Amino acid sequence: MEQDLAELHDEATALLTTITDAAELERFRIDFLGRNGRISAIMRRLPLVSKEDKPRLGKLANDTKRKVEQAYRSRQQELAAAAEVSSQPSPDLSLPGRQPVFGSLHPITRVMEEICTVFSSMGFSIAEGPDIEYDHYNFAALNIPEHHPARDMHDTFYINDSILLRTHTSPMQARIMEARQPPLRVIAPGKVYRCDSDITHTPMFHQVEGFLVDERVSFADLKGVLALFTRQVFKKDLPLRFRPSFFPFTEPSAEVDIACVICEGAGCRVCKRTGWLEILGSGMIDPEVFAMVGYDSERYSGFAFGLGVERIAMLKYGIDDIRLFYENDLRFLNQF
Ligand code: 2NL
Repeated sequence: MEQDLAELHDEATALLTTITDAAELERFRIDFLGRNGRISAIMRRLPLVSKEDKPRLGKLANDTKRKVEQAYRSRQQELAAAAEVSSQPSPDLSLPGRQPVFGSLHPITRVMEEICTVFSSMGFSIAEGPDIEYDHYNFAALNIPEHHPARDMHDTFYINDSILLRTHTSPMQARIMEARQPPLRVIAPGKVYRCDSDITHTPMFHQVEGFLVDERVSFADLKGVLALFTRQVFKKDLPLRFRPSFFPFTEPSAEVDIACVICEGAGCRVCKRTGWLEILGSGMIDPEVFAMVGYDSERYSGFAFGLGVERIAMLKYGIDDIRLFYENDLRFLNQF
């Protein structure tokens, strides 16, 4: 009987592994575990065994039945799990993939990179510096002494008496002139801060300022560089106009206009009927600035310019409110 039970157990467990559907499994149950099944048949022989063997063989028979039941149930679960998986529709491998959502560069970042690329192609190197600056580099080193009215013009955010948020990126240029000798061609792109806010001003905006210093640099060189720059950024050969102006760090100074990108000079709402749009400030570096950084202004001359990136982006894309750049409305940003 012992041997019969052992053989039956092995046969049952081996058979279970070959069973793959519910009907087969049910036949197995009836055949092995049913009331008239093979385990019951062995158990019915118990009354015939000797009195000493009966407790041991009875227990063995019960254990065997339990083990076969367990194996049966775990196979039942496996088949149920497999059935669940196969009842789901199989994926359609011919479907096109899901389009991931791509981020894109902010229009200001794009225009900034474009401006930098144009100047890089003309041999300018790019220098970035701290947004939090010393009063000295932001003003004094650029020929804007204390109590000079230009300091009020800049609506400065002061952190303490001598530290501020830079109001332009030229402090970087002052640092470079102080540390290096001509010839130099450098642009400084970055964020600048002024306490001012309306449809054409945000308290933080972006500038690219640049300068070139060498022997015999003339105003004609400034005009040539800026003409090449506007032609490449606006993708059009727009006429330029240099209007006399004043900046503390340049002499002579000029504001530069381009023929209106909208009406090409005829006069429209964007150019306020003048036919011209102001795009940057520029000039020949003032000998006072050279003196401050220890350059010999008899030997060296140079030009400098500064432009607002938001303003260029507004003109390039026909945007009439600077605040749109900073509201993070995806309907606006997705257009770029
Ligand atoms: C403006 C005026 C300007 C500069 C910025 C500059 C000056 C030096 C060295 C390096 Cl000394 N950069 N920047 C020069 C002239 C004009 O900007 O109204 N920009 C929008």
